[in-house]
Amino acid sequence: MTTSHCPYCSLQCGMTLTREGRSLAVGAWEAFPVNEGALCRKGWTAAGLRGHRERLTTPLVRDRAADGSRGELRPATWDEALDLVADRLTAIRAEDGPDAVAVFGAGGLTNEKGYQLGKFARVALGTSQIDYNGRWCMSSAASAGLRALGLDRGLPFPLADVERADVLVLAGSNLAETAPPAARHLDRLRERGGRVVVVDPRRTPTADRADLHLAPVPGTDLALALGVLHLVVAAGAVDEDYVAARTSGFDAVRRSVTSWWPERVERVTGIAADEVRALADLLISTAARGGRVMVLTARGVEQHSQGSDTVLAWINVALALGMPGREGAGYGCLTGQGNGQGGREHGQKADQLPGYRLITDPAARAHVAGVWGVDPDSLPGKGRSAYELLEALGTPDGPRALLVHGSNIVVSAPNATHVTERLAALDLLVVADLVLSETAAMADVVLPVTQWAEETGTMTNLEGRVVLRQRALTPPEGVRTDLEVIAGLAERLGSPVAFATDPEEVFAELGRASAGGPADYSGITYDRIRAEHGVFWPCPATDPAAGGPDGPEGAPHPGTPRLFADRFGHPDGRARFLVTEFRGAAEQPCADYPLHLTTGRVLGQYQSGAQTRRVKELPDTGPFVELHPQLARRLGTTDGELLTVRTRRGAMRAPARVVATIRPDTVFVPFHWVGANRLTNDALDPASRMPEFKVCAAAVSA
Ligand SMILES: Nc1nc2c(c(=O)[nH]1)N[C@H]1C(S)=C(S)[C@@H](COP(=O)(O)OP(=O)(O)OC[C@H]3O[C@@H](n4cnc5c(=O)[nH]c(N)nc54)[C@H](O)[C@@H]3O)O[C@H]1N2
Ligand SMILES: Nc1nc2c(c(=O)[nH]1)N[C@H]1C(S)=C(S)[C@@H](COP(=O)(O)OP(=O)(O)OC[C@H]3O[C@@H](n4cnc5c(=O)[nH]c(N)nc54)[C@H](O)[C@@H]3O)O[C@H]1N2
Ligand code: SF4
Ligand SMILES: [Mo]
Repeated sequence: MTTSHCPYCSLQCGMTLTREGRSLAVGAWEAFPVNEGALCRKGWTAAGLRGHRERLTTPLVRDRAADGSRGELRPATWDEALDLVADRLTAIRAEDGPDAVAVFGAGGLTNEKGYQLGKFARVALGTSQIDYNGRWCMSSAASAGLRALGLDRGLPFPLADVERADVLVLAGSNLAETAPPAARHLDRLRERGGRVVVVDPRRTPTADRADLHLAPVPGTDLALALGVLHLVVAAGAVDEDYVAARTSGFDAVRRSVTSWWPERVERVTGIAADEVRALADLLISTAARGGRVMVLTARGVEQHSQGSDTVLAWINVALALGMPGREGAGYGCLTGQGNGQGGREHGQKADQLPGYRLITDPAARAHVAGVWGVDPDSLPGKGRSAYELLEALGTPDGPRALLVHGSNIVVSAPNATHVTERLAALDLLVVADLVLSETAAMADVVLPVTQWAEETGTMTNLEGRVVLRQRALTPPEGVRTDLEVIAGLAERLGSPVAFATDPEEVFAELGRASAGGPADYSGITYDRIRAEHGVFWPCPATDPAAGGPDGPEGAPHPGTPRLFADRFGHPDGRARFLVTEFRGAAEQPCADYPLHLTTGRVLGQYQSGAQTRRVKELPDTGPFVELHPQLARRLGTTDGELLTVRTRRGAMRAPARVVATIRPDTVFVPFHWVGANRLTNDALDPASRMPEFKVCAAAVSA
């Protein structure tokens, strides 16, 4: 029996893995505090890909004829596949320079893989062109957290703190379906007499657990947050002492909300003015009696062209009430992918070096180059963000080759038809995956890799807790780990430095590279993680508080479960109030496209579905169009009938699912199957470069 963590979401639920003959049994690991033995159905069935007939166990190569036409994928040896990739990359680099080769990583990869991929891009390929799917996940919250609080860690406190709040506002989170074991904290909070508020255009299973559910028109949440702050200010409920002692910039924000009275909020959001007042009253009365208010955001408010502004506006509310830094209160973002947090700390993001350092910072470049054993001047600068990178593929100025590790772009990218055309325009597409995903099926070279239970590595969960997934099984013959793939390619490309393949060795190097940076992992070891149920970053090697300014030799740092108690991440220790102005969604309904389309998740499927659609115990319903009975009547359709959904970018057909729980002016399509993203808008948030997955204008017909 081995303890490990689930292969899917950011809760990284602890589980036990036991070999039973040729199969693997998932069991409860009661002692792991984040989930206390509970798993959702995806976790219980996670071993379903083990021994699956669609599991890739040999590299695949596609030959191209002299006229450029593409043949079928055929099996190849590892040497043939890796030699081919290295030869083509070398030729492309020689012709068009290092930026002609691009890398796309993922927030599902372990810290070790994400770190190694970032180093591989900068050192072995010398390219600036690397980004990852986390850009589509938490980047708006990351950008807002950095600007307002000076540090970006999804939750700046342990998840269990949630149940200590007196009022919890969940803005755009459906955690009952997207992190089910976390929903127990909502129940406990309410048993204690606390209140839960859910803001979501749909009455989700999460909203069913709420005391107050507000259903905005998709894309209008910023107006709600501005309206709430307006009422807090008008009621004289601002914690002036806290604002004076711990923040800066409030006066401008105070002025900016003067015209956001509840009736105006109602006109913009469709939420009744009385409901806006009810929410504000709850926050004001709670704060007035010294109670704790917590605001958590997720993709529902973040995946918008103004997502980072909406997060800033909610942070402003939390700061005005004096909450961030208090236990059981404050602001947090519920991260999404298994390693959504660690994935953005170690250098697979276009502007980043390990330790959450900026690639544009000369001191950061010098430190990291020192650990890598290369000249700082040899490191490239900042590259394109995920969507901008994909859009540039195969264009005269853009990359001609792309390596993908851990993302099924064809299904999950916005405006997917356009993105698929860009992938098809590449000279070389290389995909490392466990299965032939829709993206791998387009590749010139497919590299079969190990899956979670077959390899060891660390993940950083939504709380900033670094946990260890341990190998429980021997991988099938023929597959390699991502670390081995990276090392094999680096060697063939003539990398100036070698790449380690042992995860523990890579983790130790990552620790050194992160030392002194905001996300400092240098005091974390595999042994400590095993002994302590995970370690929270920042965790420098030694603890200055343990005696003397530098700490006694060897006194370990305890890790940091809670941030911001005394100071925020900015150099002056103060949080920043930042002014935001409501613009609204990039695409508004019109005569031709009169409805709002939003997209998201269902409990039984994960992301692009590449893994979970292949697990036979999970419900593979195919896509559907959720709509209100009033809209169904107007369209003359009934439950189960095929509908066509059209937007300016594309169309899809799927059966109607008629539910009274959605706004009558909005339809919802899950994105786990091909289709939803043919519809979605690629408008980007100017600060985070997050695409507007959560709202566009659509037409529906029977
Ligand atoms: N079952 C399951 N769980 C998952 C995943 C999965 O694929 N499947 N993926 C993981 C990942 S990577 C992520 S990022 C998280 C995402 O976790 P969540 O953010 O909870 O999931 P979503 O379904 O994307 O969006 C949440 C809610 O936003 C609502 N919403 C849509 N538009 C708006 C809007 O304009 N305003 C507001 N306020 N709400 C809106 C939707 O109706 C939806 O109920 O889930 C993680 N967990
Ligand atoms: N319309 C719409 N689109 C969305 C969203 C939305 O809400 N609405 N949400 C966005 C969000 S938040 C996210 S996070 C993205 C996610 O979407 P994707 O980036 O497509 O993520 P996954 O479906 O998890 O893809 C992971 C792929 O990598 C493979 N894989 C798994 N583990 C490994 C590994 O260790 N190594 C390698 N090499 N491969 C591995 C899997 O088999 C799978 O093919 O989708 C985004 N797209
Ligand atoms: S909640 Fe997330 S981590 Fe936990 S079992 Fe489900 S998918 Fe896995
Ligand atoms: Mo995500």
